[in-house]
Amino acid sequence: MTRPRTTVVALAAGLLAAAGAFVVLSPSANAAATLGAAAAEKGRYFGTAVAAYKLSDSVYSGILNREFNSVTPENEMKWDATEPSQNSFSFSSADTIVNRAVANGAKVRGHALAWHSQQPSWAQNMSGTTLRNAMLNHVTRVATYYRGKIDSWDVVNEAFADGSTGARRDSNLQRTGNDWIEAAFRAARAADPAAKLCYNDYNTDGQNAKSNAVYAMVQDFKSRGVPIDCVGFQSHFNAQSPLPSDYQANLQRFANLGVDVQITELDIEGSGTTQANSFASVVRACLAVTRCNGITVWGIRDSDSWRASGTPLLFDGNGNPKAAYNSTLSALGGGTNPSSSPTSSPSTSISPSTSPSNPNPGGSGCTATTSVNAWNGGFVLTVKITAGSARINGWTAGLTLPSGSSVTNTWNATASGTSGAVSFTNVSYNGGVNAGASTEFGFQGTGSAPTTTPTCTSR
Ligand code: 9MR
Repeated sequence: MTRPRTTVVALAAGLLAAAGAFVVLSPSANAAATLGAAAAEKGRYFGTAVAAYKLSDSVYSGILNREFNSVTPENEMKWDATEPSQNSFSFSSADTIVNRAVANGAKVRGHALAWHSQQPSWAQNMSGTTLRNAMLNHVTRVATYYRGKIDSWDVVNEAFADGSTGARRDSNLQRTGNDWIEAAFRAARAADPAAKLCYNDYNTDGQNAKSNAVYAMVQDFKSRGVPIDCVGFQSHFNAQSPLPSDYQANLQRFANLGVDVQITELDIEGSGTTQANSFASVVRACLAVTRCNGITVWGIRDSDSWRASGTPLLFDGNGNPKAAYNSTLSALGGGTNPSSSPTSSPSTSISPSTSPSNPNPGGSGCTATTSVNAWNGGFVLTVKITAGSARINGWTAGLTLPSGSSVTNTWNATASGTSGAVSFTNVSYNGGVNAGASTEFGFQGTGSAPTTTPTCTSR
């Protein structure tokens, strides 16, 4: 995945300083060459929907690695995929995407916890309290499983009707009572307090009856303290549903309610300059709204799109960047893509493993604190590493698991083993921690959670 250019510049500066060189780095001489790097320079992410079964396609994964620093599983986290029979959870396809993203320092948008569509057949046949409880159990279990790995969750997807009524969409979930949406948000907050919780919908990209209804719901949630952090605007555009002229104004009015806004499923049918200009307009709108966190396109190549015949994406079927790619990169403030080949890497990249010599050997220490979420037979331990009075450049946290307990899954760190005394060492993107600052990692385990405070060793 792409990394913020600041990291590359810092590393390059460190290497040059170590070699005794004196240089002035000019930002304009080094415009970001990828979507992710250019967005990062603007404090935003640039993401794509990912299909797990395509990751073995080297053209697909080559573009993914090079260009994007956020991913959304396209179908793998939906209710039918994650809970195919009641209370029996299946995370392997989603894990393929999530673990790869976490290892590469990319954000993950979780999509979607509660939705009228793509429900497993057992849920489709439920109603009333039974369905409400099944939905809340689903939200809790899935959000708990991915706790610590998700930047933003689409907690509820597409719950409003199209057209001029401003009403809720009729569905089995809606028929459990109008409060089903807030109940889902409260359950998601309890399960993963660190993830941003979003409401996500389409045909809400401009001001209209549907977006007005979502706006009123967000306003109501904020006034009553229902946990909501963000609103997703899917942004599926074509001739029948074009990019609205008040797109930016609509994003801004939601942001003014005190929520972040995200462009979550962008695709624009068309070709050539017209399409390129529309993509650039979307980017400019996001950059103009301080609380717009980032943009996700709904697939990589045109051939990956759910509506491939409309050629609505940034890369053609062979993986070559289109005019829309160039206009998007340029609107983000990036430079020309150095690669016309879909699989090669940017020549300017510096591997994070070639880190500069440690200016502070031995560091000045770090401390580790934990928070635990345990249930009968398992737990998630979140560990916060805090640097002491000087910056550290790497850390290892050690703890001993109770007998019979084992680590099943670790994020934002590498574990030395699964049972007994286990050390957790930083990964490439979170070893450097400034004086007094913190970073977090976590792991899931079976058995009972450790109760002792981990040791922390810095480098
Ligand atoms: O792109 C997804 C496609 O592969 C699925 O078949 C489809 C099934 O509902 O869902 C598509 O993604 C949708 C997303 O989950 C919600 N917003 C609309 C997207 C495009 O249909």
